[in-house]
Amino acid sequence: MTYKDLRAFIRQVDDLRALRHIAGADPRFEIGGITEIAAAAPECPALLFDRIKGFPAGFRIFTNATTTPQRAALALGIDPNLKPLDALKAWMEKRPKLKMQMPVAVKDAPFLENSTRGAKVNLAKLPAPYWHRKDGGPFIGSGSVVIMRDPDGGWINASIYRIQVQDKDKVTIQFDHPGRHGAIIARKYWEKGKSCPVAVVNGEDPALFIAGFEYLPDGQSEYDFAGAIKGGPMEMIKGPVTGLPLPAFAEIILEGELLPVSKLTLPEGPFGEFTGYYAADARACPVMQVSAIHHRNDPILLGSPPMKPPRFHFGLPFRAASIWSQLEQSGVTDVVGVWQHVAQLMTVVAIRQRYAGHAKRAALIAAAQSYMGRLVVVVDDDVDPSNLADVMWAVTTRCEPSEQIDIVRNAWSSALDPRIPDEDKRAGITSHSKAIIEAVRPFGWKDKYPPTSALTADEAREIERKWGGSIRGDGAAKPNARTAVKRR
Ligand SMILES: Cc1cc2nc3c(=O)[nH]c(=O)nc-3n(C[C@H](O)[C@H](O)[C@H](O)COP(=O)(O)O)c2cc1C
Ligand SMILES: [Mn+2]
Repeated sequence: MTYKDLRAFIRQVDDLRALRHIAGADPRFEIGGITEIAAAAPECPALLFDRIKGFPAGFRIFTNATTTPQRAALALGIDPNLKPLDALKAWMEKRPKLKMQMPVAVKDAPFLENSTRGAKVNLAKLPAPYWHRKDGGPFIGSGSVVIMRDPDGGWINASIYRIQVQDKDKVTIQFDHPGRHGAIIARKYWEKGKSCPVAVVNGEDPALFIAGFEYLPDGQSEYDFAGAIKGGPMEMIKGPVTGLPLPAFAEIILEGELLPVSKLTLPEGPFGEFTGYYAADARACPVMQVSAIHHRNDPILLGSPPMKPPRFHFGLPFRAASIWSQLEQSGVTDVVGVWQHVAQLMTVVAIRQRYAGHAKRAALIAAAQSYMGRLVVVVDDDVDPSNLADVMWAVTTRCEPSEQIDIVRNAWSSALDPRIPDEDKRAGITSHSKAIIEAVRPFGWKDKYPPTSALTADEAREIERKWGGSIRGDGAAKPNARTAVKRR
């Protein structure tokens, strides 16, 4: 088992010396601002905020949890010392072999130590940041997981949808589109004239945070997937109000019901998006009537605000790993790596070219699967796709634009795309075009291409092994030391 709960994960982050404690920050814009600046710092530390302005000491917020490749690997139970591309490859190989773990019931949960119900419910007691300047309100749920039970199959959906605090006992839950499992499930209750029982888990462990972001099929619970990541079942207790299974070691839980939209909606947003823009003005949104708040002593809210790229919730681009396995499943051989930059908005595929058209074949599949990505780049196998400088070196020295750039029109994007005009979005048009850049040596004369002066990967590894200590200035050369961990 990787870690029991968020607290155990935070201790592991501290052991990696990647945790910073911040006291006295204001939940109005400061916690968001500090998180944004830290996320762009070279080491991108995780942050634990305490003594939050206006709240008793002990009420904490944890941000930048999994924003580096190292901490994303740690959360997945993968060796955090692996190089980023090797860590992503390990995840690509591990994911299809995961054994789903059904949760098990336990008798007690620390979050039941502090419970308020009914008229006493007051969300103002919990710190909910205003993350970005133009946000429409405080968001308690930026990385929180919404729990619902499908009334037909009885299975539990547990996914991330943002949660805005609207009143002392009301929050809104925002679905990006009607295909979200949460939206589908809620509608089933509403169509029968009922409210949908719902719980919001704040301060979940990072396995559930990652599971809540995964595209899982209908009927497959993110709880089982989180258990699979952890290598052991999640421990659950029945919510006293909703009867929904709730992670016993979560930090803060809201229970209540999502009211039929025919009964009540409230304006929600705007909210800064992962593109680095606001996507829309305030819009009508389903309302959760909160009838109970439970929290552990000295609770920790997991915050994961979307921020201007390259900042992103996950330091390993999980969706690049899916594209990587889809390429392999489609029979595209010799893929040596796939990565996404600019918060998933740019996909890079590295291949060992075998035949004319190989690069384009890979690119077209990657383009088809690149959600919102306008740029798809293919590079040769001597280029590290996770290193943007290396990729741009290949683009500028191997791609003749008049021959090696194609445009694919009317392709997959979303209403969050800032470059799609509002009139189009209102008419339901949310597609864009994608540029495919073949930054590879032209296949016909690749063996006559000017040789590069750079070290090969093997040569670089050998120099690093022998001279790395001297280069870093942390001691004499250690010829027998393992290659040191690189932070990026
Ligand atoms: C930090 C974070 C915030 C997210 N916020 C939202 C959101 O507000 N609304 C939404 O529909 N999806 C949001 N998503 C994406 C969904 O969680 C994701 O697509 C998930 O797979 C949907 O699960 P489902 O298939 O069970 O509906 C967010 C993802 C992350 C990582
Ligand atoms: Mn789901």
